[in-house]
Amino acid sequence: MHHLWKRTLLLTGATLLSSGIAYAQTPDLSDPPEIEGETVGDHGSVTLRMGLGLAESSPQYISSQYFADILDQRSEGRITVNIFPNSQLGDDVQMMEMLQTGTLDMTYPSSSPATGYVEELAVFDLPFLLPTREAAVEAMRSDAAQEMLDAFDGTGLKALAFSENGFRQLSNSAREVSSPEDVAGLDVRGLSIRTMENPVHLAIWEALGANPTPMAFGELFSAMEQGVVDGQENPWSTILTSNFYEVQDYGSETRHVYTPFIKMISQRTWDRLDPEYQELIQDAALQAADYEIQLSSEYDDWARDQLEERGMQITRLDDEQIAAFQEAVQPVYEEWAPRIGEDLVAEFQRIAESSMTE
Ligand code: KDG
Repeated sequence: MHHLWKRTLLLTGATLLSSGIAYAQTPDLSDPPEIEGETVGDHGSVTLRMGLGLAESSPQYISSQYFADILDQRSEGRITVNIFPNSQLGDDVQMMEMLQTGTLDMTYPSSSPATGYVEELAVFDLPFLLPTREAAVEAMRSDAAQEMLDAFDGTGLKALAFSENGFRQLSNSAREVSSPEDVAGLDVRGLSIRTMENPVHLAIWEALGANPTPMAFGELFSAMEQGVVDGQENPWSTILTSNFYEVQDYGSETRHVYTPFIKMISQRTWDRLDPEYQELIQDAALQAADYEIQLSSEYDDWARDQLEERGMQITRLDDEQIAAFQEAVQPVYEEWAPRIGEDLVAEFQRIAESSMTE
């Protein structure tokens, strides 16, 4: 039943071995939960094409295979999901546009580039707002977050579920970073940092004294390789599975933003599906999201340790050092909280605080 994702892990291992390096290949990943639930009736055969930005070894891909397995099993082979990873069909923005025109069925962007459709999603981009995974999950499962998913109505995109991309960390090829001054560079130039296509992220890196450049994820590796940018920020799992460590010597454990993913289907595709298939897809999206959050949490420290083993210098920051970053990005709140909505920001702050006192 779980043959698909197991095959991915084996392939990942084979790739590493063929490059002559024998690392522990995967963390002790949780198996996906048993597939439960009734099978659905016969409403014809459906093939869904799903485009992903990340690599085959990422939690994003592995949980997508679980999603495909659920649909396969509960439709008795009638619903097939074909997954295209590694930005091969386009970046987040392009793939969302493809969903709108109906040339692609499903994609799985970060919430950050989706703020072009639903502005309130930018609350997730505020720096250091959600300090723990517990707080992030509570925020993603809140009524306010459900309203954000519903607000895609009329855009041509049907948003099914929030899932986890994760806590973002800084990497770069120029120098060790443990303070905002290291980002800004006092007697040297500020780091040039690739950001997602999102104005709050630009504001964060401007406040820290960097030179931020928005860029599609698929172009990032070669931009770093060629020195077009010094660095980027993404969860450790992505820095590992997209091989960024090959062109980035330094990592800093900043955890400056928690980014969700949003599982989306083209409204055109959705409208053609039988309601029973729709219900199954909605259900499978939520189950795959829960599994991905689990996988992603297992990747966090494991991927960081793997990066260290592969020669990346990783700087862990203490509370005081993190506080210096928090202080430097305060102007981002002053500019963006009124635009996003003070009540929404306060609601997320309340969730964050309650997760700290539990
Ligand atoms: O499929 C998702 C990726 O394309 C992207 O969202 C990953 O966090 C990401 C980034 O930095 O672009």
